[in-house]
Amino acid sequence: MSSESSRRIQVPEKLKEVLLQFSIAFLVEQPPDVIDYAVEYFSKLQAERPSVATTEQSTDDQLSVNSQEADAEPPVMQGTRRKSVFAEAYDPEADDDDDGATAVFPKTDDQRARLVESVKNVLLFRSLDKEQMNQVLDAMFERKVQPLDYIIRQGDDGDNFYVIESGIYKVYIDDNHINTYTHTGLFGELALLYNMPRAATVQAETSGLLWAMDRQTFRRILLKSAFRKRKMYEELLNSVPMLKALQNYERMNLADALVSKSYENGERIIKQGDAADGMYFIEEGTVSVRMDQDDAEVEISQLGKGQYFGELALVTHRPRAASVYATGGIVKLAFLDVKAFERLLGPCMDIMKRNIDDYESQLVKIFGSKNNITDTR
Ligand code: 1OR
Ligand code: 1OR
Repeated sequence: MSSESSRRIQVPEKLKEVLLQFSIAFLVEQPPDVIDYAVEYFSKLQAERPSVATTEQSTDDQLSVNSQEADAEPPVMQGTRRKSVFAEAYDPEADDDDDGATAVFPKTDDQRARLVESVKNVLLFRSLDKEQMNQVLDAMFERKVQPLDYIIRQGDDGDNFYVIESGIYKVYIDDNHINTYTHTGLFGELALLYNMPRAATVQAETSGLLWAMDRQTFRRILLKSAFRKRKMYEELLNSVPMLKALQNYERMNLADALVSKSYENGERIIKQGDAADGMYFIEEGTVSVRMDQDDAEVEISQLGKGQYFGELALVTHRPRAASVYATGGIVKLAFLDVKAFERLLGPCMDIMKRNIDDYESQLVKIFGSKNNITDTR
């Protein structure tokens, strides 16, 4: 990457790594003061590091901080954070970017069909009604991409937002590779949502096809609903301990994926033995978890705000291990379907598995025997 010209000052890999991590954390958290944030950040880093500092970093090539390699993650300043990306000061309700009709790009049947297919899994579009969805489809236009094309450059003003139909795209922050999209996903939403410069550079690795939407249209149709939804789930998602394993950026994507559901007192939410289609986070109220035992149901647990359930069957690929009922009034839940679960909760898998081990020891305590809730066969 560097040192072709020999007499340059060598920048130690460790320094690069630390500064990169810090920069990313800073960009994502958007705190109001750099110095205060840096003091907190590095104090926390120091407190959390293992007693022997690792001074050497032998693999000195490219640094990857992909979310999947979660131990390279910067400490997230949960407790002390002043402002999250969610809590951006910008007020979309006061937005007056609206200057008339939305652009319409005519499409052939084939194009329209491909576009519909590409946007199927776009979580950001989940909060749109049918009419808004049609406006979005009309307003998107095709962009062909060649290998090595820069689609977005870090620091630029945001122009378009992109949905991927095909192609591989690499994301870099300060020349460090942090993410890769392969034939699916979207990017370029951050600068448009939060009115800030591009947080990263996106470069095509292969040829490909993108569907673009201009800033104006994005803001007119998507901004309010997407922003509202992210805001609505911010508190919930920050209150679920397990989700601290996610980066802010990943938590925001999770907010896009959630669907609110309400249940009346006594209503069954999950039935033991059923196939599983998703999991739930509790926004408000309490639920009772009950297991069949000798023709009766025995309550094994009660869960409240900030807790989750329904993950077990998704992790083990088995039927529901218990039934779950709404108790004590209206229960408000945020539902995450199994596809989004698999896509978004990878970094939480270890924590979930640890909690599942806990179920097993409780099971022995309550029923005196191991009821086989996790064996895969
Ligand atoms: P943008 O408008 O800022 C660059 O332009 C885009 O890269 C950005 O929107 C996102 O769509 C996309 N952090 C920030 N932006 C990311 C990230 C990311 N991944 C993709 N983009 N990550 C967090 C790094 C700490 C990667 C998370 C896995
Ligand atoms: P699921 O997808 O199997 C039922 O659907 C949910 O109830 C399950 O995921 C868990 O999220 C939740 N054992 C099994 N499932 C439990 C338990 C549990 N508690 C909550 N759930 N135990 C209770 C431990 C306090 C152990 C059994 C006695």
